[in-house]
Amino acid sequence: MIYNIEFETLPREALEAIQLRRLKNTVERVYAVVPFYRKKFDEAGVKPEDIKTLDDLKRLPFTTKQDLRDNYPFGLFAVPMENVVRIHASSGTTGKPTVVGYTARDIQTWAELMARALSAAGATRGDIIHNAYGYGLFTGGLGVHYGAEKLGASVIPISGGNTKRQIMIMRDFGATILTCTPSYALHLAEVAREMGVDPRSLKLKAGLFGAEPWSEKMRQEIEEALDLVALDIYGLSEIIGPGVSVECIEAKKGLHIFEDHFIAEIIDPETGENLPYGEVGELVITTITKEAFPMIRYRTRDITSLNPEPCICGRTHIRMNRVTGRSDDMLIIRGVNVFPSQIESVLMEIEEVEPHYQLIVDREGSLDTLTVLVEVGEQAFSDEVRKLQELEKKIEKNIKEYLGVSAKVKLVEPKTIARSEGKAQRVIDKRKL
Ligand code: DLL
Repeated sequence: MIYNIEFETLPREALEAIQLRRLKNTVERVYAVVPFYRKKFDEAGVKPEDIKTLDDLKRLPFTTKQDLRDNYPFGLFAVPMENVVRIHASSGTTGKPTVVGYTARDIQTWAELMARALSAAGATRGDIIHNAYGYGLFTGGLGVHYGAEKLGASVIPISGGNTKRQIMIMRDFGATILTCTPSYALHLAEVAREMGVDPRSLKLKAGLFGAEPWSEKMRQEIEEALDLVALDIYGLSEIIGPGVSVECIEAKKGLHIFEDHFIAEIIDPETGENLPYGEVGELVITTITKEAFPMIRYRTRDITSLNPEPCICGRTHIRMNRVTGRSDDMLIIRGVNVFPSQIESVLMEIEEVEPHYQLIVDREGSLDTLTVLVEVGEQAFSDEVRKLQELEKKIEKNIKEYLGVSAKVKLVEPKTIARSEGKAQRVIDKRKL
């Protein structure tokens, strides 16, 4: 179902006209009220009135995570604090969190986008949404929550944690839609089985999973484990939270970016040059309706590509492909670039292993080493040692063949890799410790 039929199916020309008008407004406003943007635009020699076409956006400078840090906590807010009704922050791996603000209207916009996202997964007023994204400074919990209420569905604000209780509630309340990270979805299925509850017998029909990279194979695992349709949802606090883009249940192939609110570009992360449709690079987003925290050409660090082909669902908004990883998550192992999600894809091809893995990167002398820890199922683990060693060799060979990197594979006992309630920690880079 399409929540906002008017805006989600706008003909391209009309959509672009709206984008241009909103872009001009945003640029004028940030130039007038945010000293950071005024200075950056002045340095780049661009004035708001130079933005005459959508293409002129490319003349504006990028904004980066470092800019957010330099202006910590509220330096990039574009409205006085008395107009800010909500603050979120993302923890980040190093140092101070990234802080973002919302006006009352921003919260409305966000709720609308999340209502659209839930509808794209087939949710309606009649659904019961089990929302296991964390509530708090993280945008996942409250983002889904407001969208669910706007849609008129019944939302269970379960947040993360206490997994056994979650299973009981999901079963007893008859949840039909599940929202959480893909890794937590698998964990829920696992704990249900431990409790003697068949996860496939729950009433779940669809799930919106995101906040971390996951592969097509992982989708199959989740769909199989929970007997639902697993859809990808993408977003980041800096832009709004979840609800920047979402897959539709009709095509299940790529995430529609809500283009009446965001303008997406793909750039070469090295040179900053714009790349054409289809080419893989870093996603850059400009917000065109945000009031409290507008972002001009924000470098997301997320690696993806754009697909302008029309979609069978009827939405006219462009699709982005699954995010394969962040440019700063990319591992460089003896000169070879590897994304954790690529290793995941290789692992998921192997029947005996479970979708729980961790990558340990270290250095021996001057050489980088990559160790892949992956769980095997109960069945395989009870096999003789020789068989397990053969399996390790087979996975090592596949990784070498597909990714061109040598890795040491270690099969570990079922349930030994830490489960996460939110974003899974897939990589431990000991070189950085
Ligand atoms: O993770 C917002 C969110 C919540 C998205 C719930 C989807 C569902 P942050 O904590 O700021 O916000 O982290 C944003 O997470 O730049 C990506 O690197 C990654 N990410 C988010 N969604 C996906 C996805 C939320 N579907 C960062 N696939 C982003 C891959 C994702 N990576």
